[in-house]
Amino acid sequence: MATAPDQANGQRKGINQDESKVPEYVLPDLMTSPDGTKTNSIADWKTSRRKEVLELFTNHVYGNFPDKNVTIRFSTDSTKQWEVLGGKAIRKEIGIQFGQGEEQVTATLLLTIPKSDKPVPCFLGYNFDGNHTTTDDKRVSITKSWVRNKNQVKQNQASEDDRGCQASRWPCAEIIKQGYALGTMYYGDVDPDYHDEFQNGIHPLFYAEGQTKPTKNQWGSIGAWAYGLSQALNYLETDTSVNAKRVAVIGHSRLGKTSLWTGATDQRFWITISNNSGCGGAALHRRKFGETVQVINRVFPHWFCDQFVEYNEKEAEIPVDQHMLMALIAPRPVYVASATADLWADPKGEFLSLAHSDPVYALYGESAMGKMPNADQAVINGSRGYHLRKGKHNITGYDWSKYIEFANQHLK
Ligand code: GTR
Repeated sequence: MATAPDQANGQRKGINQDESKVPEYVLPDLMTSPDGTKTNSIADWKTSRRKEVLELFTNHVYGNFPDKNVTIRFSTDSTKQWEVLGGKAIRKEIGIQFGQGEEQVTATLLLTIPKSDKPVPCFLGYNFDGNHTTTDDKRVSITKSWVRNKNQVKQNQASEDDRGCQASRWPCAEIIKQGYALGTMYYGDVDPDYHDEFQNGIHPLFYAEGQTKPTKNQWGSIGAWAYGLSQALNYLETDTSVNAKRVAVIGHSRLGKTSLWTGATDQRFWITISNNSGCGGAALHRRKFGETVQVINRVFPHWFCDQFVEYNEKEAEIPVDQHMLMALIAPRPVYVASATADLWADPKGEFLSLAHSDPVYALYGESAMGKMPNADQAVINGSRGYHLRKGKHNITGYDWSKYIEFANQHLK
């Protein structure tokens, strides 16, 4: 088993968490192309400016998805399907196989679906420690992929001992009761979360002849994880019990950065939810509040494309900022959530990204986000939602209750 440094936590001392020290900054203009062309209509946005913005994020932040086609197979085995929640729901495990033969990687999608006479909407998101940690259900299989050493995990191997340890983050019974399916996958099945020069996970499957690592503008781990979620959605399109046009992609923290990039790049996703995603997610880089580009690139050199390293301590030179990522999701719904004690993720910067996406949402007739709400008050403003939960960096029942409320409004 490969060993890896402890990259669970990037928090560092000497980082600005004082609002009065936020520098003056000018955000790149969402509505103006480099040649000065203005975006005045939905058509301008869709046919031209959106493409430019997407390309900038691709080339400078998250990296390109490789062109190479790799075989993807779904395996559904009837023995991996059983009833749960007193017969109210079906749970199943689906293997998503990337590549074939000796070179293949398999991720397991754990899907719990309320029994219903029509296809149901679904929340889909990665978990941090393995599917078996999201539930006490003994039938859920234990990942064989690399997992981070912590609590019960030794030698980077998951075991029975950590079953259910993350269950509070996955209120499955409540989600099912509200009529939604819940799909979750271990992100490390797709790409283990440590820097090994991209030798493990799905990256090598996509290398061109002779290539040994992604080029400067090709995907890092966030790109690979996003690709994995799109494959899970491809599976959901084949599953008649789920309404694949109503799949909300959700993620916490680094997986919130991932859900935003997924929602931006794959327009099939219905709703995009970012929970405490911070730097490289919902927070504006130019505020340099909490985690900065340099810190994130130093601690997690594998998350973004190599080009992004050029912007260490040069936030003003990034051709985009994260309000433009929110705009890429328009007009589809997007929800951002912060937590009061999660200053590392810059709650105000997370809200401001959403607010500065106003001009694109306005093209679609939506009103401005207005002022940041107080703690424990959610704003749902048409297609955009935000709340600032009291408490620490985490995803809780409170957060989920707001996501369900937001989804319910958009189901109507
Ligand atoms: C932190 C990292 C954050 C966030 C977080 C997490 O250490 O600095 O960007 O991603 O980890 O994913 O829990």
